[in-house]
Amino acid sequence: MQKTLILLKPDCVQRSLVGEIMNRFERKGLKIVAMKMIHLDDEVLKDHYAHLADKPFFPGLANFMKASPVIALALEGHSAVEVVRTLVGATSGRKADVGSIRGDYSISVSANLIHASDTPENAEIELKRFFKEGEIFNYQRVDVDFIYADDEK
Ligand code: DAT
Ligand code: MG
Repeated sequence: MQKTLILLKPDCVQRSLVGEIMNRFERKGLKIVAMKMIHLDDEVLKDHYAHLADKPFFPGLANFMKASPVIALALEGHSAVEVVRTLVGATSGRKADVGSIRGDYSISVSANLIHASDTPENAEIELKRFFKEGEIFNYQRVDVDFIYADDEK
């Protein structure tokens, strides 16, 4: 099973969409294995968005991400990185498919509700960025036999 890192961004917290969006992940069959509320600072944002540090929108993005606390989650499941990226949708809420989270709840490029790791390699780096080892839990959900076939578990 694979793990991926999710941030429910300040717009998600401020618009009271945390429960609704968590519900989508849970109903899909993804397992919550870590969760905490944190207020991001410049240091972590410089690391987290290093691939965007040269972009003109970076200062605005950093301010947006610091506007209120966020919720960091680790989700586990078969092919979790790819599955979550599909559920989340394209970066721009205006272009994301209807039915995806961004497609259904966002009409913005930067206020797009969620961060989700884009590759398994980045997921490992990002999980370590936001969670200490003991903060990610190992347990079985009681419905696992009805979420996966035997050869998928
Ligand atoms: P994603 O979040 O879909 O992985 P990304 O990693 O390319 O997208 O960018 C990270 C965040 O930066 C994105 O969620 C919103 C913001 N962003 C990206 N492109 C932007 C742009 N052209 N203008 C404003 N914000 C942008
Ligand atoms: Mg990204």
